[in-house]
Amino acid sequence: MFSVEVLCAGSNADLLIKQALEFLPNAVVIADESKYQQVQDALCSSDIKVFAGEKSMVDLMTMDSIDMVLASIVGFAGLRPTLRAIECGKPIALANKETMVVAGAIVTDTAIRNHVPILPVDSEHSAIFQSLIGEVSPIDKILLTASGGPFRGMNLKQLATVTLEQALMHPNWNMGRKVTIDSASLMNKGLEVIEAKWLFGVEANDIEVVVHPQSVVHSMVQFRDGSIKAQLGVPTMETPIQFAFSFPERIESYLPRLDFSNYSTLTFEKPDRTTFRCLDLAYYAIARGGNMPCVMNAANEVAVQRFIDGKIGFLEIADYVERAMQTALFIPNPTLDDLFETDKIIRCK
Ligand code: MN3
Repeated sequence: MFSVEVLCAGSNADLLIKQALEFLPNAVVIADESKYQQVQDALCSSDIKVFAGEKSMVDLMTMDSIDMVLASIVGFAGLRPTLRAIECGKPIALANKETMVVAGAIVTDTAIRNHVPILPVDSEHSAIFQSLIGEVSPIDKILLTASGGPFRGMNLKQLATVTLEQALMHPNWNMGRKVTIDSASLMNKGLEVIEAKWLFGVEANDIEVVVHPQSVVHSMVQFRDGSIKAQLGVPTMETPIQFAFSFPERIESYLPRLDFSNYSTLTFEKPDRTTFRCLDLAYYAIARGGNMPCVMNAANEVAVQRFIDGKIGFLEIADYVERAMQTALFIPNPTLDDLFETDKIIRCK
């Protein structure tokens, strides 16, 4: 039903080679140019073309044989290739939320100009998208669910000593390291509020975060008559990825079905915004607008990496991001170049 035309990877050559041999794409790209030879050697007996570097990734978006691009590069690095794909008229299945956070205005504008649909892959946004299908009236609000992550219920004293290993133990979702740590700090939910604002054209104040530890209700929409629609399912990324590919159709999946007898209680609570400060930083960033979400995102990417490297503690992630937001040069109407410059400056600090 689907075939892979191009596979891209950052620096994980082994996984790229394994997937290339399994799915036999026309071409592969490894962003890390030092890994080019390794990939080339491993695939030399196949017809698969091998490219290296970010520029090749951007260039290949023009290929006529590509019908859709799954944008799943982590972080700011995803912005340029995603924008290029949109300019080439390729529908986007968007997993890279940072692209929307940093440059939501530019990305949505470019998509509208090129008549390119952006289909959400982030599970919450897929749920919101599914809840909105067939609706024609303005909505009341979005109820964006959050699992609360591994540190839900902890106080500041407990959080002061948590380790990287603990932060990486997400209770429900199996995801990459960056997003798992963002989930633990609630920054992930902050990024998702901004992502939802741009994807669905709603104000951030009309997006309410609801902590739902079981991750069964993947998000909801409340309409002006008070009705609420939700999308539910087992917590797996495979469902939203498949729906972005198959939309507007639904195709058979062999994934496990949600069995309500395994979930005798579904609970909902308010997020602890005083302890997990990243959520409010994100609301502030989007209210301020301009390059502020870009500043926040870059500082968060740096802070998460420093936490992974053992250089700062978990609570210092929010401190680091807040300081960057207080001291950065504010640009009210940034161009794309301004955003690249902002990102670079924050990372060099
Ligand atoms: Mn999500």
